[in-house]
Amino acid sequence: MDVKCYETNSKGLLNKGVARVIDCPVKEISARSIPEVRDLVLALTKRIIPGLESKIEYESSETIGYTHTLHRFRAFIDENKYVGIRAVLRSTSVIRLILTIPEKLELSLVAPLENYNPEHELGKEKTLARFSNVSPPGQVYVDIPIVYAIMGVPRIDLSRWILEVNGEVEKPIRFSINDLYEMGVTEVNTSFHCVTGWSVGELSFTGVPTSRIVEYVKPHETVKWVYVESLDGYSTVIPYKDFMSNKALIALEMNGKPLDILHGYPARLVIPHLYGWKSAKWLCKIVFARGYKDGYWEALGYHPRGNVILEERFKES
Ligand SMILES: Nc1nc2c(c(=O)[nH]1)N[C@H]1C(S)=C(S)[C@@H](COP(=O)(O)O)O[C@H]1N2
Ligand SMILES: [Mo]
Repeated sequence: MDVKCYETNSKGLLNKGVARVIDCPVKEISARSIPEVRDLVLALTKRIIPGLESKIEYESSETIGYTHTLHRFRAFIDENKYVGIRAVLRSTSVIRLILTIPEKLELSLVAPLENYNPEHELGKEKTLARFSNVSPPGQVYVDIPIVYAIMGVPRIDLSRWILEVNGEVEKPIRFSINDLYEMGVTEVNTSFHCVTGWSVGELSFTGVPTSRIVEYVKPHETVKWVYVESLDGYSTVIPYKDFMSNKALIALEMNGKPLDILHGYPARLVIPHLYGWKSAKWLCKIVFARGYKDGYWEALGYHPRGNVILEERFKES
């Protein structure tokens, strides 16, 4: 059982006391019960950070859609410091193991570290055409979107709020909220899908099409990724092509009213064909780049693209 790993990173995780994340894809290993998952987690951890396996305790489990399950374990190093261990299962097979290492903790990693190549994850695109009219697999419809704020709800002073757009572009710019309205807004009616398995059928968002922002700043031809940051410290990454999709917006209003603070006031991204975690709330920065960088959830094993119809919940390679 050879294990190779990637070191992922996101500044956002530092706010949570996590300094390093070691993400290890494994060749689908069958585990049909929590004790079986636990045994496997012990065996794999031993090949990544030996000595840790004797400290592993079960924490919790969560289903992610119908297809995936996330089992959380932790290994306490002292009273209040622990290494978090997440086992990602597709059906009854473990497909990755993700270790979160707290700050000020030196551990000896024995598994070889490689580079992560997100381009390997985007190849399924051609199959998309065949699915143009199907409903999203593995989702359950609910009436209203569930509010998430993994890093808390920030306070907003609109007079100081600015959306910075820069990176590998011809014309970087800083927008105030009035500047955004002046760019021209459109309304998009759409459904919204969270990777954990809930969807909302009908929402209306009003805002500036991302394509209009792109026309303005003129990204270089080499740009492949768009990295976005929020005022709460949240971040995520989106393939350039998906960022430009015709329903993608910098939303300022939802259902005819300004976004309320819980839904991302004064501006959030909405990219309806990607899972909700890509739709960053309290948006403050958009960076166009050639290279890939994990955002908050991508650093914890979630997919670089997150297409809903292709059910791209977790990284696969
Ligand atoms: N800044 C920030 N943006 C965020 C999140 C977050 O925790 N912080 N959660 C994401 C997730 S996982 C989802 S599903 C949607 C949920 O949007 P809502 O809170 O408006 O329902 O917001 C996304 N944007
Ligand atoms: Mo989500």
